[in-house]
Amino acid sequence: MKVFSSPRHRLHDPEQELESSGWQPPFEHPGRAEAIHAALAADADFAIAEPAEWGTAPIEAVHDPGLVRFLASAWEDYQRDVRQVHDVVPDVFAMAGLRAGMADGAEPTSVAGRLGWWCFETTTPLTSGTYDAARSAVSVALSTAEAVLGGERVAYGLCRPPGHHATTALYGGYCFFNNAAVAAAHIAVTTGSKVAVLDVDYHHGNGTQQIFFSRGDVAFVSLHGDPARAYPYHTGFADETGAGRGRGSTCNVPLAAGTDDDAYLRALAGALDAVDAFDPAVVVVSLGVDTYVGDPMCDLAVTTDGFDRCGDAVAARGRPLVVLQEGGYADEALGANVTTWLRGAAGAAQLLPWSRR
Ligand code: SP5
Ligand code: ZN
Repeated sequence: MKVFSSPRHRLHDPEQELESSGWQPPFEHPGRAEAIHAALAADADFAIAEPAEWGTAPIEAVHDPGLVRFLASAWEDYQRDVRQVHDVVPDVFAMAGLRAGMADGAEPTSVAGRLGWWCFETTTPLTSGTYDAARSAVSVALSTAEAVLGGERVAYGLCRPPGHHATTALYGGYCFFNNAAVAAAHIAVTTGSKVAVLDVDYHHGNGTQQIFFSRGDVAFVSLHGDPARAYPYHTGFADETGAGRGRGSTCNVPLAAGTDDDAYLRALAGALDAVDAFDPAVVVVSLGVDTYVGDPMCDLAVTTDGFDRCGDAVAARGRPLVVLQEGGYADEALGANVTTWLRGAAGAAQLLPWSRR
């Protein structure tokens, strides 16, 4: 299987994150991608390459150019204008209620103001190399998409930082640019075919949902911890189904705490039925393995063997797969969980009729 990965991910190296009302060691750190890379590199069935260099145009096809501009210089602006610090985090968020009853605000001119304009939460610090790392993750996603458009039945992009929480104009949830959304939009626009994003990360892919909510060409189907208890808390409920041209093309399946392999696979079958109903030419998989029973942040109970069954179930539907890394925080199990999912997918893809290859 073709795999794309960039060493530039290491340039995003937070020292801490403000989570659960305390400064914690970052859950999302370079060792995650290093662990996955090591497992793939040790396995002759995976061929790892670096991505091509892609410009900002595919990013600005789904994101506000102002977000790109901000992320390109925010860390340095903060060092110059506020103070010199490793991890840069907002103080004041541009919540709609601050200007209730007034005209909409405009992007502030100060970096302190701009941080709260473009960021929605506190767990996602900017470090000196964050922008370069985030750009590399998008390049990984686009090169993986190109491999599938070139005829691969399934290819994997080791995206880091992840992407699915980033909306059109907001970063957060460890995500800066929405790698999966950039890839899905690129495929949809360059081929004229329908695309589905299947998001199996533990957390609702609020960013991907928002980007495509009113579009008819890209469906969003997600299984995740019920936002009644789980981050990001404000989206991912079953009654969010799309709007306008996207009406009916968003599907959310909230899951109970403790969901095990059998229950997860039943829910996944329902989600795959929703994908099939949309009949996309390509499926972009937002692969988070934070559904793992041993994940330190999450509360589902999928096992490593369960990931094999999940990859198999997704690939058995017969559509080409662009598999992109999102979350997963059980560092010691990441390599096995990701390679097992991919092996499950490759095994099923092997059995597909030629017409689908
Ligand atoms: C890509 C991805 O998986 N992003 C997840 C971001 C979640 N970050 C903060 C989660 C806060 C939830 N706190 C739960 C405490 C359990 N010990
Ligand atoms: Zn997650």
